Amino acid sequence: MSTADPPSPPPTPEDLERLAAGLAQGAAAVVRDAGIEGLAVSAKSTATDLVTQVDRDTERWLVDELALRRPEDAILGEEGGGRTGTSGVRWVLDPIDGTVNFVLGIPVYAVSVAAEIDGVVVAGAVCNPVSGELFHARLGGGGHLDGRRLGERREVPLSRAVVGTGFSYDAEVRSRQVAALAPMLPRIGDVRRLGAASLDLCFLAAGRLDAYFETGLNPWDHAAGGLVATEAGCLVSGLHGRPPSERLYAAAGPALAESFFALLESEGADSVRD
Ligand code: LIP
Repeated sequence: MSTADPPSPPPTPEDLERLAAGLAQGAAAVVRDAGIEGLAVSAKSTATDLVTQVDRDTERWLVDELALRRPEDAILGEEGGGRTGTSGVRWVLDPIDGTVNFVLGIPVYAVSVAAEIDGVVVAGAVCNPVSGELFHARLGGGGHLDGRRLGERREVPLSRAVVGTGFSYDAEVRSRQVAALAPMLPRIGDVRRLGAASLDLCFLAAGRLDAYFETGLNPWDHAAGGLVATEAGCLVSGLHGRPPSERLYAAAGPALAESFFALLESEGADSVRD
């Protein structure tokens, strides 16, 4: 009588980081090879919320790769590529984070791949197809850019901080976001609206931004970049002691976090969608 194969051992965070990095780089090549000539573009939640055939094809590539390499894992993909799993591992995929930038040819967009074990992100990778930069991290293993450990950052007062943010695809929410941002602007150094949350968070990790906040993010926007940022020593949180969420996702280096989160709280940055 044949004996069933012993169950394969659970993957380590190192295994998942290595796989996330390979998947992000492979998907970035799919995006790069697709180009934007004759691109089919359609709208999703609003006229400004774009999706292209390249988004869909790239997610399909990721889903197919995972079906081969990790067939028992669950998947959550921005463009609907999802499945349940039995392993406790779930992959969270954004095939092109920053689709509007991709369509316009602004070189600030990325493939974002994260792996959760029982709901906790333990590994992630973010790859910019244009620059080739690969940000990656695993829980407890540090945040990296192309293998180089991240963590150094300038220490500036809030009045000099360059803060990344983003705005909703919903015009009414955008008007409230601007109303909350306006009184903050004279109290920080400057603002950057780069258009891809995953790269905002990785740029924070790399010291290219001093802080970041945004409302309305989906798990695929921040899963990988948020891990890179925390593993690079940044604090990631919601406001009033809440965890980061769609209500508000905020992050800063440790020296700036207290004053930055206090500013966000004073201007009600987490209530623009109420
Ligand atoms: C984008 C985010 C960005 C946000 C945009 C959009 P998408 O993701 O990364 O930070 O401000 O509204 O949600 O839609 O390009 O995958």
